[in-house]
Amino acid sequence: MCEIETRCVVPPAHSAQGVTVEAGINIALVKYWGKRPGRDNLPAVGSLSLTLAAPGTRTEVVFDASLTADTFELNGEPGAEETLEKVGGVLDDVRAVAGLATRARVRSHNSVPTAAGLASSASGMAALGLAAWRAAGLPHDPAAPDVRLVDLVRRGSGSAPRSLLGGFARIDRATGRVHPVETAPGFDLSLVVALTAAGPKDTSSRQGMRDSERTSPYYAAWIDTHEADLDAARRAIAEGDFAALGETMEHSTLKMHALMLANRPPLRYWAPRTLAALDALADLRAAGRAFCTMDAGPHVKALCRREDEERVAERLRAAVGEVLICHPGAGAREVEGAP
Ligand code: 2P0
Repeated sequence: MCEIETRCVVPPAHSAQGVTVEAGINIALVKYWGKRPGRDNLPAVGSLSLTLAAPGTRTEVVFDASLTADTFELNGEPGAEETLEKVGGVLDDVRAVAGLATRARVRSHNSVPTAAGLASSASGMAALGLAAWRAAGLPHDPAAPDVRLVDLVRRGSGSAPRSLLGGFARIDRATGRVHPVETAPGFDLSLVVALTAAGPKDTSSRQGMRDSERTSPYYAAWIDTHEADLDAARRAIAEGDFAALGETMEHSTLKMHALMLANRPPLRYWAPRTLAALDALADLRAAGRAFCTMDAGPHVKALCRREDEERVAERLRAAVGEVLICHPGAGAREVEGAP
């Protein structure tokens, strides 16, 4: 069978309930922060991330001719109005591609603490976009998602295209498209996530980015120096150079947080336990064994080699309490059963 055939003949996993897709969260090693003008949510910088096996989002989409409006349920509860609007936007985009008018029933389950800076919007939008795409009968190649699918999940969440792919993935600044990153064989890392605070954040990353673009004096420097970080990270991953990757990741995250601290009004996602977690790993960082990254939230994610994950987790547990040990995972994929 030719390659094209094996990619395209996979039928959608239709069940009586529709199509269910599972997507893992992704953590950016080289961060996305800032947008280009326009409606397509194109990033001002590229980014590079690691998709995790768990936690993530499971979403079922059913196009149902008996519905008069789209419906959305998250973790067993009706979705908030604002979220329903975003979901409707993705469904409209899929309907436009597929030439469908039918409304959809969407049920989603997040194993990620929603909106606390753990990238639930990325896994959520990737799972929703692909489930709707497949429920509409559109073909999917997991290694090279259709550019229209990438564009529509990116409009929902700028980091979501990265969760369509497994392992290391990067978004190209110029096109907003997502690509796999060439990875050294056996380069098997762990991300230990320290949950340092509960509850949703006060400022969305979308708002924080806009404020940085308008008010932070460091925004131009962020843009100017970003490409070099992407190049360094790609090189480190291709060569399996853990220390070089960790240093580049740490530099990108600290630049991003410095940038937003200088917003007007200032934006600080860190909580007291964010610093406690960083301090708990100071000696492992000095020895080049653990490097930390923080996103639009207070949690700390420590990148380490597999053999060090228990030691890193132990330290973080003692400092902050709840810890998740995460491993790289596959991209968004169809699964059997309900969410
Ligand atoms: C990232 N973040 O690269 C960076 C680091 C937050 C900090 O991607 O406005 O919630 O929907 O495009 O997808 C946040 O991304 O933002 C994000 P929108 P989204 O992971």
